[in-house]
Amino acid sequence: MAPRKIIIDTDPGVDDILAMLLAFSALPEDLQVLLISVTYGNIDLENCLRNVVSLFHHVEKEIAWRESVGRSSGFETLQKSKPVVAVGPDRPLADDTLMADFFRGQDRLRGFYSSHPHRKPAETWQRLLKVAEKSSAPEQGEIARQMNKTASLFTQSQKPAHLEILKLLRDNEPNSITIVAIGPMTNLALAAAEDAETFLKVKEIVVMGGHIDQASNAGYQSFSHLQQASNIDEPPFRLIKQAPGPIRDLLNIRNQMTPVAEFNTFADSVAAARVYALTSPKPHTTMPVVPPTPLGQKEGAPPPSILSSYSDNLSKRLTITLFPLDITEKHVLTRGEFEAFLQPQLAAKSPLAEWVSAFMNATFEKVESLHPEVSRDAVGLQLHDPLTMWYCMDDDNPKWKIIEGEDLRVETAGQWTRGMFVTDRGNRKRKDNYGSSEASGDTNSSLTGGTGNRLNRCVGSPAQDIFGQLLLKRVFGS
Ligand SMILES: [Ca+2]
Repeated sequence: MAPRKIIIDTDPGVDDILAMLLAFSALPEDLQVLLISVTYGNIDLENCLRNVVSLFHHVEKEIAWRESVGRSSGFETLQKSKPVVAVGPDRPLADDTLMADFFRGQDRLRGFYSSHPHRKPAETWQRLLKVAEKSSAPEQGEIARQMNKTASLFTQSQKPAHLEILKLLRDNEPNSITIVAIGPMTNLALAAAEDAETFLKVKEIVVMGGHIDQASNAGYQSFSHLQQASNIDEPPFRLIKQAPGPIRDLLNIRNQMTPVAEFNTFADSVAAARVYALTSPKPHTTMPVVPPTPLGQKEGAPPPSILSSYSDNLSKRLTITLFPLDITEKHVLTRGEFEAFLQPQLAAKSPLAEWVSAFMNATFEKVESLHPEVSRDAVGLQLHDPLTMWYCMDDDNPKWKIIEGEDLRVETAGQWTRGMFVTDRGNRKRKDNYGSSEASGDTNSSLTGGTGNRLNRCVGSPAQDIFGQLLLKRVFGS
């Protein structure tokens, strides 16, 4: 059987890196990573890109080390075919700065890179290299060497990430590529806006996003101990309603940005809503609300292309499987498990184990400082992104529990609810043969036929209690 082909759309922080290591550890006959499309996220775009380069650098060192000590090198899928790494925008579609472009009447999709010279992918790469070359820190020197190498394990793309996504979807058989979306969905929304029909050639999009059943009620926990934890960096964009402080810190470490929204969806709610709308029989019914006509422009003047609707006659609906916090946060790697597993690897001087240990230890320390009720070995890291990746590698396992075709919608305009998933919990029947005058937004027609999204949602996994172990075994060998 041909390998599964995937695109990883990511904002590489700790659990993204673990997810990518899991993918890279697959066999080439099982999985081929075509593209890593990088987006901004909890950290800024340039640091996200630096993390990807650093990941490849450490994988390369690990392969050389394993060969030198007579172990099997692993990472065969990377050695067989190099992924492309492409850079996306550095801020959300929903960000106020971009809205300002709309109000100045620019065409945002085409103007996106040209009107912001520092955001061109080539310049982001160059700036990353320049900073690395100038720095005296040894790890920066490694980044510079890795970027200057022709024989590295990845190819640098000078194209915007969303165009690379579309190119791959054009060049491959329809329904042969899965996109794993483990960051804010800006790249995907840009690709869908540029060419929806090509975008619909994707087989499936598997998304880490949202919080559905367990209202993320931050009020259940005591905040007093969080006073000392105000050193968590602010994201580089201003979409955060929650003022800096203990509540924000707590939400941040839970991958949540407000009491009702998970980070990826909140960070670009407009992008998420636009991509999810493509699962609807009538996409216009769940598109984000269009901003008012700018001052000085004629009423009814066409909005920039990025904000325009999809055609009414799309050839198919998008298949999306959602991995919300409800399921991902049940998959935890504890510090005790991690240290016990890594100890022999560290004793043998595995370079990858040393690197992963460094950032995992820092993460466990941060979690511990925010949660005084747990300490030492019991401190855990939730494996949101790795679980989402695991599904792409193992989706024919019958033990995954997936609810199909749910009408889940993303709030894009709420003062307190932006990024929240909204679903009708009234158990009312959908009126499939009723009316055709449905409108987007909160109207009485929300249950008429064809309105709303159709998302699949994961509610159970084959490996809840053992996933942390499974991940480590895959990456480091048993
Ligand atoms: Ca992520």
